Amino acid sequence: SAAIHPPETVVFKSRLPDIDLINYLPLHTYCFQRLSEFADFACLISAADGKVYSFAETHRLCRKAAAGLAKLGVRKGDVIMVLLQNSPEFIFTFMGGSMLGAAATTANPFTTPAEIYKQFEAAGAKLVVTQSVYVDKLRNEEIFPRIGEGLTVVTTDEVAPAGCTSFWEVVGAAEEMEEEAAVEADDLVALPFSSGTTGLPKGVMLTHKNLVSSIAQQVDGDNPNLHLKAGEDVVLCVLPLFHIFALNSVLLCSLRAGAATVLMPKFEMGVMLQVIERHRVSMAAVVPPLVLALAKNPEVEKYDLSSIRIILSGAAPLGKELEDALRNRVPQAILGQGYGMTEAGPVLSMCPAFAKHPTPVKSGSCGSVVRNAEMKVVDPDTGFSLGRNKSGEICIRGPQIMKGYLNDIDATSKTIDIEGWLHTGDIGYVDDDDEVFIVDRVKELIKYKGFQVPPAELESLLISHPEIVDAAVVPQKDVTAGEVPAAFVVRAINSDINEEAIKEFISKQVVFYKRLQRVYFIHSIPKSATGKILRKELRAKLASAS
Ligand code: 4UU
Repeated sequence: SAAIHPPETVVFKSRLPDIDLINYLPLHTYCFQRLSEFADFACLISAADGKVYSFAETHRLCRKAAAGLAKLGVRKGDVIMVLLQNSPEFIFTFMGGSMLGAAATTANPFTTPAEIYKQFEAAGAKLVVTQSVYVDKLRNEEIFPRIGEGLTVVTTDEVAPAGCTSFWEVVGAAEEMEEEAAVEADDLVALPFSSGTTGLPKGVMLTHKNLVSSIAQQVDGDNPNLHLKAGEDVVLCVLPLFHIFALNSVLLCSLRAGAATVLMPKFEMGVMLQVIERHRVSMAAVVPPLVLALAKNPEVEKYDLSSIRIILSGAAPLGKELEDALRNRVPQAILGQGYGMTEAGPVLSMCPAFAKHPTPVKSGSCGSVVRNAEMKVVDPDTGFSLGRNKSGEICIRGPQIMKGYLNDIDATSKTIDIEGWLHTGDIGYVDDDDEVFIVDRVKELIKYKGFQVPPAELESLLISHPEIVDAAVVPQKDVTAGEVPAAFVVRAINSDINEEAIKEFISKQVVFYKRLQRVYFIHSIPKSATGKILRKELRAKLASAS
């Protein structure tokens, strides 16, 4: 019989030509490269108090933050935990860290003390920059070292709580940093946490080179893929900066391009609409639940949204119907998607209708692969490369993908293969016009309004309950959230624990979006011969039940 030869790899490239990447610069140098041109342009607009920081002022405060952090003992190679809502201090801390050669591990301030501690510990963070309201989460001596003794906590508001250090006292007193640490392209600058294709959240090592490459792929070149106009565009930052979507495609891209970023500490529909109108927002980065709100909420009619020219949706699938509904509400805006994954730096594909010389895309498309990168689609069973219009696992290769998972060679090698391809766990295809479409997900990950919910985390919590013998958590479709976590649970013999009790048990231990929406009792969890949960079977059960 004839041997089976793997077909030749079909590599998909961007619709736009490659450019020269200047990805040897440190992130802060690259982002502020055109400072002399942009000096007086608005850079950060704090929606909370209306304060506007020019590019020159922003750069000055980043340098002062670097000097202040250095005074607190932060050195090259250290990790700073940033536990902040969107605020100017987020940027000063992040960029100040970058100037010192330190990396920021960004965390969601809404998470529980135990969740924060897990990340703090795994990241090896040296100090935490946060707001007074979150300090009680860290004042938990069963898990954290004592504040002011083993743990340095810096707070960004007026008065620092007992034991904490005031950000503005330290930064205000500091000189601007004179000499920059010798930062190299392969040094870490960001350490967001992601569960990737399987298991618990892990530190994603993003280097200066990774982020600079990703930003350049979006906003650099004669015909940038995402065309932001210096001194003109006003970009809405309502998505949280602790997530890579807002950090990269909103904040860092705007800094590089000379656009202003409007920082909203949290999402509130009425406030967001006011902010768009007042600051004449021209680009809005959103997630599908926000598209839903913009398309359906009657409040929208009361505001002038005519300044918006670009709406970029990402982080979760956007339905065609929703896209069309939003188009009716903001007809002047170009609506398109970006497709990202923390580990991929994060952007894999971006809508070419946002380019300086735009080309149209089809409804439902995630745009074209970013330039200076390669994409392939493989059969998830054989690993063989597939041609156009055939669905398989999307893989990406290029200078933007992560260096690896922190302290986890095993997970790294399962995600990035020896040829340098990062396997996303997403199922999709590339069509005849180089447009990427995502149709399914083979990885465990659940996305609640774009937030990551790692099933493995909930499963280990469930199994820790004395009345639960086994459990599996899978996504269940939901109109507003996209997906919600649902659990299949095997009760211990003689246990009659009910759905409510299990939901409550989990709710007490996790951030709101990881709460179980449904619990189904089952006799045994279906597993493969190697003990892997057959998630597909469980997902099919849910689909047939609804
Ligand atoms: C269907 O969600 C992100 C990053 C999103 C992003 C970043 C920059 C979007 C646009 C942009 O410009 O990262 P994670 O790590 O939280 O989640 C990654 C997963 C993907 O693997 C995929 O399953 O989120 C899903 N996802 C999408 N799914 C991300 N974008 C999309 C999309 N359509 N547009």
